[in-house]
Amino acid sequence: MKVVVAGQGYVGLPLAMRAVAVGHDVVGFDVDVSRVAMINSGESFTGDVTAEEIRAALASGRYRASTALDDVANFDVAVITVPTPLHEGIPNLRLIEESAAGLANYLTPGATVILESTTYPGTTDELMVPILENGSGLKAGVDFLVGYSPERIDPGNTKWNFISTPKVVSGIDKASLDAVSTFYGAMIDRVVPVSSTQVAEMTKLLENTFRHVNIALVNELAMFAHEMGVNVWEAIEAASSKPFGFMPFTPGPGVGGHCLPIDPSYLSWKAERVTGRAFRFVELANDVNRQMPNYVTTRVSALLNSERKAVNGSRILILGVAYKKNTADSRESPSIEVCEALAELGADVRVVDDMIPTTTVLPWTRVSATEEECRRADITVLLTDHDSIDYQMVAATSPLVFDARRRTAASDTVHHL
Ligand code: SAJ
Repeated sequence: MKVVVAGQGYVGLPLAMRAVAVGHDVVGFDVDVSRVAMINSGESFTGDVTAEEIRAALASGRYRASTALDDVANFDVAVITVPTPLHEGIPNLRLIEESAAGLANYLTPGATVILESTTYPGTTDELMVPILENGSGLKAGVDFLVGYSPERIDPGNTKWNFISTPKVVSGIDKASLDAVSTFYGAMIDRVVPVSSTQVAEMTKLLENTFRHVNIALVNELAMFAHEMGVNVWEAIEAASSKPFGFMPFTPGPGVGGHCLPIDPSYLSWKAERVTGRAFRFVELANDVNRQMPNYVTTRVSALLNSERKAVNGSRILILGVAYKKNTADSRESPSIEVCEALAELGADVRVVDDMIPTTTVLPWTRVSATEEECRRADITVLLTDHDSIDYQMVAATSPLVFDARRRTAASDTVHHL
């Protein structure tokens, strides 16, 4: 089959590669000219897809990335995997609308269109279907099929990948559900059919809101536990020994990435529009998680103060700029907020993150995690705990450490969030 994947990002590229691997002819459509050029040159921007995979797909003659909409013509299946950001706290579905409108011009009878982007319940049926019908003159469910299947790509996860992670699938009707199930069933170990696109849309938001709320819980607990003089990390570890009824989350400098800080607000926005009532868990979780970068900055300031040092003029070594460990993605990273706050206070901020491409411009001096850099820092601050760092060396050579991820052993000079 001819498959089009609209959006070749962290979600669309792995999907495109798998579709090629199972024998489809794939066009990876994206509006980002530089990203398309990078992919077609055989280079990868994400650790979840290797350059070798891209080169094999290109060499097969059954994959190319393209910015030319004409290249999507005659698709059998089109999957929309574009970002769904917030604009001033409001869901912004512009990219879904534009993708659907573009695909509608090339929609033919018997084709299937699937939305993967995370969005609020009702988007597929109430927003995307009318755009597809108006742009094609065809009737959904009669002339073409439509479904929703949320992405579950977890960047940096070496255990669960595109093939092994079960995939929730849905359709606007039985024929659509069957087509979507068959499409993913040929690529993924297990599909999980649900009765409607709204249920599938809600499932995704539940998954990410669950994480967001529970991360906020341990973040707030960490702040209280510090003042109570109780080791929250040890309590989380001990609670994890419970074989049922508990799932461990760890405190950190905040919640970054393009999903968790955003997706729950899609749910709360829709719930409030429908019911008129605030979705309090989401609002509270947003408040708690958003304050973590400031909390980290306050803790760092207090530690320097305990050494009779001001932030102003201190040399601060930051370990980890990416939004989470073992990823190269610095989008919405809380580490960036911490660096900005410390620099604002006059610190000499020096950052270590070998995962972030050197082409990514950061406003601070980029260095490596050497003994020299640790020794000369007034404080070393661990924000994103890439496995590539030698944390024993960091703890042994830094005069002072603030560790927001507990990768070092606590001591007189090493302090945990
Ligand atoms: N975090 C904590 N404590 C925790 C867990 C996470 O502080 O216990 C922080 C991380 O450091 C990070 C943020 O939360 O800053 C989010 O990390 P995450 O692993 O919870 O989730 P994401 O944002 O990486 O979610 C990814 C997303 N996929 C892509 O960006 C392509 C999302 O769309 C997926 O739904 C999600 O993985 C998934 O399904 O696991």
